Amino acid sequence: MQKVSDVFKEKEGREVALRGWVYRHRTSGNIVFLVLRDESGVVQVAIKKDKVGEKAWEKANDVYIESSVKVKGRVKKDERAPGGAEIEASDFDIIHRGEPFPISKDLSEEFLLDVRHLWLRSQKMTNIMKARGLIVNYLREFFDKKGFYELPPPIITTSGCEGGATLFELNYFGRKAYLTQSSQMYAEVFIFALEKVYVFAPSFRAEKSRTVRHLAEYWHLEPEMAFFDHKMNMELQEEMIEYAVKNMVENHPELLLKCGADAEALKKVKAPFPRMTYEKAVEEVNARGGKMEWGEDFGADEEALLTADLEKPLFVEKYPKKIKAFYMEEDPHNPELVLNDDLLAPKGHGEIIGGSERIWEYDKLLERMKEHQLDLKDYEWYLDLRKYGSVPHSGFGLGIERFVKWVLNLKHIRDAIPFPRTINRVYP
Ligand code: NSS
Repeated sequence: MQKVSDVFKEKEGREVALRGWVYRHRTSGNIVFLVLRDESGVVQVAIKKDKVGEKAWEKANDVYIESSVKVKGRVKKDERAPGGAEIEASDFDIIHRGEPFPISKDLSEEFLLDVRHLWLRSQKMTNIMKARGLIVNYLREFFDKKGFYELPPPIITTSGCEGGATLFELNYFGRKAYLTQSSQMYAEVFIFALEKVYVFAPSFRAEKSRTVRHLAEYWHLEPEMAFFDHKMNMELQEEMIEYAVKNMVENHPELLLKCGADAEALKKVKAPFPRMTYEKAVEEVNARGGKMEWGEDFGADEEALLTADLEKPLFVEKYPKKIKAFYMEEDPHNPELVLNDDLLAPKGHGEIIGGSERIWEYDKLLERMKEHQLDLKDYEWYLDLRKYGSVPHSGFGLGIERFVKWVLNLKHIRDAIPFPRTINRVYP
């Protein structure tokens, strides 16, 4: 049994056997032209009555889009056929005819989301999912080469990490618990044994906003490193992004093209990335026609102003302490700032990474948690980490779907994940 992609490597006249799904279908006189799809691509099959016999021809005539079928035939070079070759069938059979497929041309985005479980068979979604898988593999490969260990975090937790507003609460045998917002605090646990670790798991955010870059459930890659400071943290981030993008551009140019990515632009994504302080970024936003004050966070419009004409992602660093999470280390040169960075993707794709140096001393962390009015009993275990052999450390979180959206140049983050969960969608 061959794959569709083998057809284009086969010599003229070779016999092949394929199985897959009907992608397109039309009859012209005594020939059925059927485009067959499998995991590896699509190929045209010509099924002639006098070649396959009456019975098989009837079957070929009688299929639906997405019926599953088996074909045997010879490879024929044909410049007019997509890919430069087609199959001249010698035998044809149906595996499962099924029912008429509900997806045809020109259907609304909402309908396609309702039948997401079927739409994932489309060439568009197939290509994106292949690319997503490859990107994740390259990210893992990067950390593997650097000597990181991957560890699984709990998904059900009792303490939030990024503020109460976006926590999903659940009833845990009569107790209040949450779906994890970030695995960072658990990643911090592991560094005291394994030093360089990463967690790759879903994070949940009860985001009330409907935007093209917010999901309620997204995949989060969260590395955490003992003895890394703010600067080393950012260097690791840019090296990681460069590694994944470079491997996609060099090893999968055709797939990138099919997904609609701008491979030429991606070739320029090389470390080091530009760095800008928060303060300077606020000035830039205002100079470019935006309007914001020191102490406000950047929204999509402000991020777009900052990155509209960039070729590489931009680090914005050292934000005001008062708008950032409780665990971030203070800037030694300015107690109003923290040693953090957000990495903004070019052309308005927005923030793909949030990272920081962590407060590693007990007293400082306790004080900051009190300032944030956190319920300390939920965080005792986290404070414990600062009681026994604490060390300076840093880490960051990359939102996989945000990264995929940028690399593949997708319009909406929902296409970067098979089953998007958003404010108004939790089915299928
Ligand atoms: O809230 S973050 O900015 N930071 C954290 O959660 C840290 N605890 C990570 C860490 O240091 N280990 O989120 C990190 C990234 C952010 O830059 C986005 O790329 C992504 O997570 N993110 C999201 N992606 C999709 N949808 C939503 N709602 C979302 N929120 C964050």
